[in-house]
Amino acid sequence: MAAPEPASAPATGPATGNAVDVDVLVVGAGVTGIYQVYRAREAGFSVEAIEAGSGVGGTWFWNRYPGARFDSESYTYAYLFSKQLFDEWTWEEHFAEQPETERYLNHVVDRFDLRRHIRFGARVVSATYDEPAGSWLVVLDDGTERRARFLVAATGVLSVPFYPAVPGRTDFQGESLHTGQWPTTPVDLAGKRVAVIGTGSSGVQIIPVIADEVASLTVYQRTSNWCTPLNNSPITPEEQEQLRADFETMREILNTSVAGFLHEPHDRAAFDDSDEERQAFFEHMWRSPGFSKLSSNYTDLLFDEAANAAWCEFIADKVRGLVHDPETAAKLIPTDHRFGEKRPPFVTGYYEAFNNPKVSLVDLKATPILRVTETGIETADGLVELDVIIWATGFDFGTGALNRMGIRGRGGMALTDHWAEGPITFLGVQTSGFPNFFFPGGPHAAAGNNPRYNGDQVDFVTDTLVYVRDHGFDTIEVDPEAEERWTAMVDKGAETAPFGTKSYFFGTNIPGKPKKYLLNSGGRPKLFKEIARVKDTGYSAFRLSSSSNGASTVASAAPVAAGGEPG
Ligand code: N01
Repeated sequence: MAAPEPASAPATGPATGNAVDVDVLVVGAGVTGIYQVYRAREAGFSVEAIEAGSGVGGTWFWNRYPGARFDSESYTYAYLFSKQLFDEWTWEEHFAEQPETERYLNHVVDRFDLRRHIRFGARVVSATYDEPAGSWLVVLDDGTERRARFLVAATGVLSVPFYPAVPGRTDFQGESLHTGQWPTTPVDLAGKRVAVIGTGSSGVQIIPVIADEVASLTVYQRTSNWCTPLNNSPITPEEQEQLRADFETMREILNTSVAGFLHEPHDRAAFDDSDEERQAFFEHMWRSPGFSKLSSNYTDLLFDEAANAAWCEFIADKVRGLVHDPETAAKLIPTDHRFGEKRPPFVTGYYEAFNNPKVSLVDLKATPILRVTETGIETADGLVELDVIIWATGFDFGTGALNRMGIRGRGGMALTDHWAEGPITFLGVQTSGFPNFFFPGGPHAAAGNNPRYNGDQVDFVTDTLVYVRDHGFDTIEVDPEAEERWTAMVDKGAETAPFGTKSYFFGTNIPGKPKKYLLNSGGRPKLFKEIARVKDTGYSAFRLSSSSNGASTVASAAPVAAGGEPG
């Protein structure tokens, strides 16, 4: 592998005597991919990223629909590897809107001279492990090939938009848009008859933002969600100064806390408080920013039915107060799941939007969509004529992109076959039979503030590549036993995970998808513990080998660790 190179060295090139174009090929230039390119290059590898979009950002490139914004605090979502970067960038709002995030990611890429490592507008159509060569042969959609020692898929968990199989969907002659694949060219919704299908985090963000400009907005809701206010605000100069002054402390908290947020956990259970105190605390929660409603709420909120029901009743009361029409309000209050069973959306003006006479709500449980026609959407109540249909119908979460990349490992094994019953991984970064292949930020990454967890994994992948190189190996593959134990830990923890099996975290939204937990139910503490164990035991959970002299030498094939079960 290449000796460490200065940051200004050429972007790519033969890495060793072995014929590879690049040491590390990263797929995706989103938040995770950008960081992986940075870390791999700083560690002295030649690196190239392949990005399907025409710009950087991944999720934050494709989800450019009106109203798309963070619901993690901007400065906690941002990169933390450089204090200079943090000092230079001034976030405008506590929860930045998509254009600001896209500008930030472009700034990072240019600030660290990463753009020359990224090839835009290219999609991976296949990636095959070449066993004799010990490298990956990657084919792009323009027919070109790249050969890499290591393949790192930073393809994200929310990158394959899902369109439900509604009859006639493609017959519609107006404009069809998906929130997760929003055009880069301007979309003019002014004066148009618009439908939004889906009321997850994306739907509830776009609805209030476009309600005023359209001629009519018909919202098709199958399941209502427990939405609470985002409570966004501009960052004042004083706050900005304080954030910079507190950077090191903040970085320490974000790099170590369970959920990767700054929100302080509460120290009381719901019924430790009197009814009056509880109402006052819920009011305080309602006015608190973003995810604090989960991470700073009563300690038993997600585990005690009565505590959860009390919070839900509080929200339901708020909805009844905010929405003028009682029938519409009733439809907007969930009856089939508790708070936190699905990933809760955070909103600005969502409930109030239904007081706008131009906005109407269709309850799809009462009147399902029969078909999409050339001119609109037909339910049992008749046809609504439309100019634009916005599909806010979600994503093939976790495995969607990886299963579409034509990945083949040892013996030509397809990843889709290896994962036919759902993903099996070690640490959510590797799977057996696919040497030198990593997928930080993919399935079995933990839940919380995404860049923090994905960053943990990128750091581990980079440390691993350095270990392999510095110990004279060129191939690394997780031991199947380690992978089995990790996956068993994930599946067992999923039985008591706050997220219910109806949530897309189990793949339930995709017809035919195996119902398997797609996050790391052990969370960050398990990940940290197991990474430490891997390092302490000289990577005993992996098989390391060297093929540089033609012969492959297995250096380590020990089971996961002396300590037994991961975590
Ligand atoms: O997708 P979703 P999303 N007919 O899967 C409905 C992140 N995110 O894009 O609940 C009618 O949550 C479906 O209905 P139901 C965040 O992690 C973050 O909104 O299945 N409706 C649901 O209402 C989030 O969790 C931000 O009954 C159909 C909706 O489509 C994730 O992305 C902003 C249907 C899909 O909701 C995904 O959110 C936005 C059908 N056949 C997104 N099929 C931030 O704020 C599906 N639906 C950072």
